Amino acid sequence: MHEHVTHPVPAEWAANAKIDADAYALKYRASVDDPDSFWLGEAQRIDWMRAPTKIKDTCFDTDNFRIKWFEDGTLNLAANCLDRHLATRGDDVAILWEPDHPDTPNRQLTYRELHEATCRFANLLKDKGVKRGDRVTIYLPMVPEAAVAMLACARIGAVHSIVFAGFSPDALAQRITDCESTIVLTSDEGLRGGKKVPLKANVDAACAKAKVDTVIMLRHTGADVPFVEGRDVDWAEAVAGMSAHCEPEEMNAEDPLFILYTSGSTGKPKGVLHTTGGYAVWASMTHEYTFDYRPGQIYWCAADIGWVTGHSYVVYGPLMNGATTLMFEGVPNYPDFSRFWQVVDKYEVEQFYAAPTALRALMREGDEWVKKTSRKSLKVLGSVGEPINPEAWDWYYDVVGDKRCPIVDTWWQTETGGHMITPLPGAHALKPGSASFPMFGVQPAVVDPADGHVLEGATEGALVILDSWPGQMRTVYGDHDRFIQTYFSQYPGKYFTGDGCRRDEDGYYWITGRIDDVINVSGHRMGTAEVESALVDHDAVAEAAVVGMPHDVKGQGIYAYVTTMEGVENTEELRKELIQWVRKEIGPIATPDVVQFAPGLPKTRSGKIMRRILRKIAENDTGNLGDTSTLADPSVVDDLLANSPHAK
Ligand code: 6R9
Repeated sequence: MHEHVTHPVPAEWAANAKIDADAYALKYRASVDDPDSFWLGEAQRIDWMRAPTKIKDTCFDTDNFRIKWFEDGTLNLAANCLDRHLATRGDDVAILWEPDHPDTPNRQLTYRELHEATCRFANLLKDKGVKRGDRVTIYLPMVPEAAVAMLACARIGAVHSIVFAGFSPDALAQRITDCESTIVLTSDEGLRGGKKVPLKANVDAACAKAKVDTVIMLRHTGADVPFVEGRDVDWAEAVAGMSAHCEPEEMNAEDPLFILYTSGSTGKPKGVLHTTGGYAVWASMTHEYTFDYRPGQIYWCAADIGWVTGHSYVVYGPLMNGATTLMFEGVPNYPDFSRFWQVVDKYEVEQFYAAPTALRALMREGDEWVKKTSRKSLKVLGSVGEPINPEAWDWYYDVVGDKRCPIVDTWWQTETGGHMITPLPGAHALKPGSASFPMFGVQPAVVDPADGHVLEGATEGALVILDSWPGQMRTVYGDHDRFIQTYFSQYPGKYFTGDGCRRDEDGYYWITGRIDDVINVSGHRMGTAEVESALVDHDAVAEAAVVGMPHDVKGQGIYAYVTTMEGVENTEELRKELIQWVRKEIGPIATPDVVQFAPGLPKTRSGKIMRRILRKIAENDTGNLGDTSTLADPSVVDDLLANSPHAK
């Protein structure tokens, strides 16, 4: 039903947008027909220290594999976010900071102030021995200093690795160790929805497991926290003694900019590595076109800097484009369900960008929370992180946007650096739930999941990308083979996204969700293998299998099947303990929604767990379990069915 609704481009959008339908068609053709000329043109948005003459040198074939963009160009990304704006908009606000509680004073930093803070902090990093190429772990809440820390790394050529400040000490230690970083930036505590998060204590616990020489700690809530002499540094005190002058390091376009860990279908999280030049062009270009961004507009991306969306669309994209970017410390439902829309009104936000899970949670609370605010400043609404269901899309469009604001449903990944498939507000008629059309330079294709042949026309299958784009990740940190293996071996010569997708008769793309063992909980990626490994770390657990289950608010929830050790009693108490255990091992976002005790898991005779069956039971779609005759012991399925929470 919903799929037949199409919202045409409003006339004033078509007339005034940076990119209208014709411009999109022309630019898209140019971007795939002659990428070198197209990207040479787009590269002009960057202040290069040495302009690139080699534009694109890429090949996805494994025997000749390479991804290089703008390879002889040099630049500094912090200078592109800061220095270049000083003459023209030094006194414009770069970062608007809205605290967790509306009564706490807010903050704002002009481009000049942000430049100064970045230079001072960059000098502090150097003073602590950080050099070009060194990895710096950032474990900070949503405060302006987080952006300062990122920019300071970029300024001196250090590689930042941000770890979401909701992750556990173990998860933090694992990421510190993997990228061999010896310095961690944190704060005493974080604050979200009135609740304190013990960040410094988590860092202290992580330091017991990882080799860390220096911890620079920002005093944020003012909590009394232990201070380790010789290792810990007080941020404000140390920075006060630093010079406000720091020359930006001249970086090659292909020098690393950051590492960001993300979950895959197997093993431990991967350190996705992005480089400087291509990422800069990609983040800047997509931010400008997708949001139809013009300097002077107040722009708000509600994502945390711990996710890639925070990297590209809270910090780098907007700052390169001279935007006023709003950074929000809090959550959508605190102090009440009006919070987002009150912040929109307070600052007259024009572009608002959030995840469907937040929208679904707010939608449940009724329209009054929205309607009592004005929201007349809004021009574009964005969605990111997971498929947006048509009900949530309609609510966003009708209630939040008062039917005035186009919705850009942006499909992309940590690996892609920025938007890959999205409608542009002045170019594309909108279909609720469809990510619509490819960004310039992006060549999506749908392949048959079984044999990898490219499917034409209206069809459904696995989503691949045929050629490189500038914002593409370059490697998995420390494991290039894993990079090739994960993304380029399934369908040789093509980048495999891990997502399923449908293309309709009008050429619109509809992302249907992950087709690998990754689940998407509230827009956060989680490898089922990670949750399983946390569970089997518990003494009582012999074996675990984790799958996604449909969840009204989170999109997907976590459903864990657990086989306990011989002699362990499967009590309600143990069930609760296991839930808390995973929460502690990985972090609150990994909290299982269901733990079902299972005396046995459905395995083939070769010992492979048949997840298809576990998924069906979790989805309560048990009428069609498929062929179970190949199972080593088909009777385990009866037990699983009888003891599923759906059966009760
Ligand atoms: C940016 C980000 C990537 C995975 C991706 C897909 C899902 C993201 C989506 C979407 C449907 C959208 N995803 N945006 N699915 N429509 N607009 O979220 O990166 O955390 O790496 O997650 O999220 O499944 O493969 P990341």
